[in-house]
Amino acid sequence: GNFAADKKFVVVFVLGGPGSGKGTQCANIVQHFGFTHLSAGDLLRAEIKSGSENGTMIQNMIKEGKIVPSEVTIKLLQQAMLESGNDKFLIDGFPRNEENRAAFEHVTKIEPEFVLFFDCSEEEMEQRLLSRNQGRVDDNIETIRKRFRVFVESSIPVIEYYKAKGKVSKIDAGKSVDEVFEDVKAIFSPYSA
Ligand code: B4P
Repeated sequence: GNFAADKKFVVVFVLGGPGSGKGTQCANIVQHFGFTHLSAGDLLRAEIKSGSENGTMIQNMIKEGKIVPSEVTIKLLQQAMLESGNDKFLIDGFPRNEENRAAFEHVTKIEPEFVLFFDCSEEEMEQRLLSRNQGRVDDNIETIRKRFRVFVESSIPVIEYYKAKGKVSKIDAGKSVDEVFEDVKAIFSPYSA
């Protein structure tokens, strides 16, 4: 069976550096536009909590700011998509590198409608993450700096790939939550529920 064969899934990838506000804005988009929000980070953290055999490996990779192997993340995303019963998805924080991207397209046969890219300075992102203070193992200055490096080296190429296909909508994410959502709304208006 082909995962997406009998259903037309609408997928939007939401990308941006750590702390650029992806999770915050996805919550707004869900309320206004009826998408289901799938956060790769939240799915991985739930997998750690569940005590699965992969949990320790995932925990260590997140603590190091490294990218979890594609097959793990893709399996969690597919499960969540099927369980949701919805057909419109925001996939937040994935794909984080070219290998993630190619594997997702190969396994699911899904191409994103477009990519929402939250553009934000590292100074601003660092401040937000350090004040988030929810006890996440990856919100300390050392891991944050590693995550910035991984974002620039691994995730920017994914954004460039989709930019070359004319699929990237870039948002200035350095503004206030409300101002950013005004720009987001304009982009999602064709998808009104
Ligand atoms: P990211 O996907 O980088 O997301 P995040 O750090 O949670 O930031 P986000 O952009 O969602 O910002 P948020 O709205 O929370 O990280 C997810 C983590 O998951 C990774 O670091 C890693 O640990 C893990 N992960 C995911 N996929 C992985 C993979 N494949 N392999 C390994 N690990 C993986 O906003 C941040 C803060 O700023 C909040 O406190 C918020 O209130 C505030 N904020 C938001 N917008 C604001 C605004 N406009 N102005 C002021 N403050 C704002």
